[in-house]
Amino acid sequence: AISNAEYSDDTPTGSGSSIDLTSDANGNVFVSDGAAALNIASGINEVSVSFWQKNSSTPSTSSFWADPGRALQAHVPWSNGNIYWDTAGCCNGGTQRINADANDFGQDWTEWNHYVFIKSEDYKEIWINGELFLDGENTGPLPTNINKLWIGAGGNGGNSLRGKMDDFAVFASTLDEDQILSIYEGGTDLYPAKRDISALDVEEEPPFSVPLLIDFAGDGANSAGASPAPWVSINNLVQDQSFDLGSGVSITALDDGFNPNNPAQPGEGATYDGISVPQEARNDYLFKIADAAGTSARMRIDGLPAGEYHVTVFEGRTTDVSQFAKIWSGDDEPATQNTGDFAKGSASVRVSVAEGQSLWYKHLEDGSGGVSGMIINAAPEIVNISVVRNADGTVTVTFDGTLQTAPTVNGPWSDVDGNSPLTIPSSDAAAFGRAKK
Ligand SMILES: [Ca+2]
Ligand SMILES: [Ca+2]
Repeated sequence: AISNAEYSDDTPTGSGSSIDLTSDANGNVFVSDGAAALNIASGINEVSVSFWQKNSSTPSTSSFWADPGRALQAHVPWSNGNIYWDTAGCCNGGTQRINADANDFGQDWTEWNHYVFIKSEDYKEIWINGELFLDGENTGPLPTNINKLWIGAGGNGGNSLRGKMDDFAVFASTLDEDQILSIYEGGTDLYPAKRDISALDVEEEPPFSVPLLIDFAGDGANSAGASPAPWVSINNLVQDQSFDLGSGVSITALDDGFNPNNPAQPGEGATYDGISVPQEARNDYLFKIADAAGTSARMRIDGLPAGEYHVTVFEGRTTDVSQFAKIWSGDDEPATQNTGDFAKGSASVRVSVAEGQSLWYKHLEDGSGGVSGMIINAAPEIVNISVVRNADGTVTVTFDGTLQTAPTVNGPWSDVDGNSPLTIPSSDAAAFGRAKK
């Protein structure tokens, strides 16, 4: 099962897919039942683990981990630049672990590098890009009760590689230099024949659909609780850290972070832009952490498909005097606020988002209150209607869809039998008109 990771077409061989674990500290490929196959290697106390890896950064991570008891594990590297190769537990230098500083070996961590970790009875080796990096003696035999394997991560799927991995392979044998070079040079003879893995369903995220419903402040301290699905509740936003909204859309706070607060709650839901907003969303809000009046901080929403959106923001706090913001797409930041005051209520802004553009919200901090939530919905279709008075006293109405008229501005409305442009004689009774699609 694959968790918190995605496929990438960036591969060392230029074909197929790698697994990308860059964005999550808990990304991993977990092998449960199949992990017992590693006991074939344990039975002869001989194993070679081969894979390609490209680190985007090098915090303290593991590239693979078999349980129980850290049967097999490698840090590639740990945050100190050491590569560690652990077997049969940790961290005895005589029985379990070899390690060395790999910073100066010549590989660039951020490029694709090929690694092989070998234990051949008591002798261990680590190879990087077809060259022997380290060898040593560890006398602890491989455990023969292996039942779990995490690829790209440590025990329980944490401390995961921040980077990409490809062609992870385990051999119940000791690869020799020629075999290692063969893999490094792109040979596939040592791999088993390709199997059809289409049946191993990878759960794909559904495509983005409106409305996207965001509850600012979830179930953390100073929050009123998470809103029921399909609302996405955000406990807080850390500056420069993206938050996954699902379906490839994310939100990132820039300039400052946002923290939750929940005084003066309305204690009831409301309807904004035709959407029922639960009280869990209204009863709390996020405020700019440095909340001095006159300061501002942005939120950037990435990954929205191109389209016309109606972006609605709202604030539930019943004692906030005012709240303003700017909402725009791409580089079109307006000079001044364009929401109007949405304290104790809501405001909607129509935004056109082009392919690849970000949607922006800029919080204009006034020292009180904040923003309780955001609704990103499809913009209502623009229906045009115009009227021209002609020289002969008739009027010509040009409209989209169907023209309707009514004796009062509140109706009742009835369809007019005629197509646009429609010329109405001056003898007709005065009426209110509207176009409807
Ligand atoms: Ca909430
Ligand atoms: Ca305010």
